[in-house]
Amino acid sequence: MDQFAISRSDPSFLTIEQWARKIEEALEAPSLIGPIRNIRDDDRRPFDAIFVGGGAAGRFGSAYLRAVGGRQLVVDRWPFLGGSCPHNACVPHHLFSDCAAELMLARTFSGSLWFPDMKGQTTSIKEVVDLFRRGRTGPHAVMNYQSKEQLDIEFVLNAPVRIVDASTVEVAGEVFKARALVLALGAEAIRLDVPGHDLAGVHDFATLVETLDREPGDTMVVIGGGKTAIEYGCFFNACGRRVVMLVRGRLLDLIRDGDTRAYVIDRVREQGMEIIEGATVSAITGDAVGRVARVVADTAAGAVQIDTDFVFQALGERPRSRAAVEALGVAVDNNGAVLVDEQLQTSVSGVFAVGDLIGAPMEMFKARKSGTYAARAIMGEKVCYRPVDWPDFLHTHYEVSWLGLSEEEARACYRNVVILKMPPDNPNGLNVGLPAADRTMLYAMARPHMSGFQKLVLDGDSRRVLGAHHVGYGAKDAFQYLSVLVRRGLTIDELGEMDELFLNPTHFIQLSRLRAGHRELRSL
Ligand code: FAD
Ligand code: KPC
Repeated sequence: MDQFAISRSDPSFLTIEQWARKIEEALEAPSLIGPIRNIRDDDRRPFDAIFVGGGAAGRFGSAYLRAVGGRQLVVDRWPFLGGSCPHNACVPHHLFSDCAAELMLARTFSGSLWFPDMKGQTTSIKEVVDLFRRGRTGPHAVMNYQSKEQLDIEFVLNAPVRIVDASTVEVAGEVFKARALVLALGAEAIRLDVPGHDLAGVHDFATLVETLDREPGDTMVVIGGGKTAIEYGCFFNACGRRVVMLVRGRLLDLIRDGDTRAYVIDRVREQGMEIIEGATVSAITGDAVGRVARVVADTAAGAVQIDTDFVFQALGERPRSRAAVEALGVAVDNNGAVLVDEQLQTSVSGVFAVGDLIGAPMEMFKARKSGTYAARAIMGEKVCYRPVDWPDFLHTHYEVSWLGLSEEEARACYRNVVILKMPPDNPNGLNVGLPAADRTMLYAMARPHMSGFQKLVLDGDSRRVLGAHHVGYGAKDAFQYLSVLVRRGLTIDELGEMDELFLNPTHFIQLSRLRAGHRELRSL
């Protein structure tokens, strides 16, 4: 049925533009709009499941349960479905990382070709944040439109939920019951617990996009050494700020391949990022009007003090499990993650948990996939949810993707490890423009060492791909599919048989084809 046929027969029909207006009004003043209900009065069936939280996990679980013929309800305190990803997490992160990549290019070529002179120039961080705030409502509106009109999802939005018991919730004064509850309440940023943590100017990923009300000054401090810390730190750096990263352990420990991590960190330092590892923040001090003025940290070399008006904390996230523990007594681990079995069932019968609420890896694939697996389990299917061997990525000024084993891990397990990499090891220091690929061609010609890094790890005996690692642009998509093939036993010969769209961001097909003819595989 087309959109206008639906709208004539359904008085609750809203266009995407109407949804956008309603969501904006509700975000501005939630109580003025009140609960946003889409419940089918013509469906007399009891609910099979109530999804408590309508982020990626709750929305995808709802869609799946509906698709297989069940009846669901999803409830969320926000006026839109889709949750934190489009509101304050992945989507702004990708916007900021796009900006970091664009700005590094502009700064590298400043005053040459068609690039303006950027020397000494800062660019506005607040303008990009404001742009995001204005732009995010469109995707929110699409999520509501798609969920209601195309996926037939029933929901109550813009109202906090209270879990009553293992089959009952209360939302905006209404009580709903279901055969199963699916907890999908997500996670929230872990906040520093030091004096001064609540001063104005101390932010995390969520407050940055909600409350940034002035342009950060020349020096910005980032606390943390994982994905969010480096992603936001690189954005601030690309905007022309001095960025000091205070890392309790080692920066980017999660990049397990040594060459890849070294390449990434060299490039980050080259952009002027200051990294202090082994640093524990002890206090943040403020000025006379309650704004952050200085960060104090202990390091092996003694205390460091950094004057700044902006602190970004990225200490990881804690599952939002407290309400479920209090109401239902679900078992959690030391980090607050709700414990589930492979059916996604918690310690309480009939109560399931999905997404960030069940702990690491806190990634979109897991939120969406675990939601759908819980739906399948509730509808009687025997499922086995076990997130292992997923591809992963992060952004610096580059996109960094990896899957499978690092070279070091492979050497620990296999006697005949073969490596294909670009650029090749280069004892004479010749600075060559390879890898050359889409989005890195200017670097390849003018700043060759900035054109990226790639490595394929193989078992020379079985000829199977064990791991892949990439720094550059545009490879993330390939890694999603490559990871499935690697799990199925992809060999160098099969990879070399594929048809590359030259100049491809990962040169793995090209390098594999060059080496595939060798009976005795050798590194390249
Ligand atoms: P959420 O989307 O957080 O959903 C939980 C929902 O519960 C929310 O909608 C919330 O409003 C609702 N809720 C909470 N309390 C209540 C209540 N009392 N009553 C009613 N509703 C309630 N992953 C990737 O794969 N790629 C990325 O690039 C990426 N970037 C990220 C960047 C950042 C900065 C962060 C922090 C995370 C990023 N992630 C990324 C992780 C990804 O955002 C999460 O894994 C995913 O959004 C989790 O989905 P979820 O449904 O479990 O939780
Ligand atoms: C652009 C985009 O898909 C981000 S919003 C995703 C929310 S959801 O589809 O519910 O996972």
